[in-house]
Formats: sequence, structure tokens, C-alpha cells
Amino acid sequence: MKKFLFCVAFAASFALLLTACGNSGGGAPSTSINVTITDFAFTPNTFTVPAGAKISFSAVNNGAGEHSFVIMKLGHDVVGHFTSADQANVYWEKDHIASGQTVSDTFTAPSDPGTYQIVCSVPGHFEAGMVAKLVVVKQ
Ligand SMILES: [Cu+2]
Repeated sequence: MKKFLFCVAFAASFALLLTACGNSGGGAPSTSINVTITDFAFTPNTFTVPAGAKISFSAVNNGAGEHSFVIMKLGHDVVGHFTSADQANVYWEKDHIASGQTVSDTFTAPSDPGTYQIVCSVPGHFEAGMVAKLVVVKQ
């Protein structure tokens, strides 16, 4: 019986994992980012883009509060809290995305391949788990 329960739990977590992977957007590089923002998450939470490409960005805020989408420079990950020092190391951001708002913009993907941290800079939101990844790959 114990073994059976373990198998059920394993299958359930595997299904969750598959779902997460399907939603991750972490596969082939794309020149568009379409993100749904909620309190307190980015969905998907991994975006793969080609280095140096022009990226179309679209975000909808389905949360109750204001949020932001902030890409940090390579090697400048936020630790603990988003601070004014972090603000100086922002690669690109779309901030003041109000509740219920849909915003569109464009930006040029970084030319250096690597994994860039994405955060929400509203106080307390990074701490609440609003973190994602921008994976930049060579074209
Ligand atoms: Cu936020």
C-alpha cells in the first residue's frame, strides 16, 4: 500500500512537471514574449530568445496589484530584495503595469548568450516569488 501511494505521488508530480515544462516557453527561441502576470508570478517563467534579436513584448496583468517586468544584466542577479543598486543593473524593464492592463513594447535582446534573471521590482514582490528567466541563445 505504501508503495502504491508513493507511485501515485510520483505520477502526480511527474504530470505537474510535464505541465510546467509545456508552459515554460523554454524550448526553441522566439522573438516574442507573451507573459501573463498575476500576484505573484510570471507565466510562463522561462523565455528563450535569439541573441541580438528584436523582441516583441506583450504582458497582461491579471493580478490585483501593479507589477513590473525587469530583465537584469547578465551576472547581476537580485538577491534578497530589489534595491537601488539593482536598479542600476537593469538591462530592460516595463514597469508600472497596472492591474487589468495589457502592455506591448519592443526591445533588443542582449547580444551575450546566457541566462538573465527577470524580476518584479515592486517592493516585496521579488520576495513573494516573482522571478523568471530570459535565456539568450546564439542565433
Ligand atoms: Cu509584482
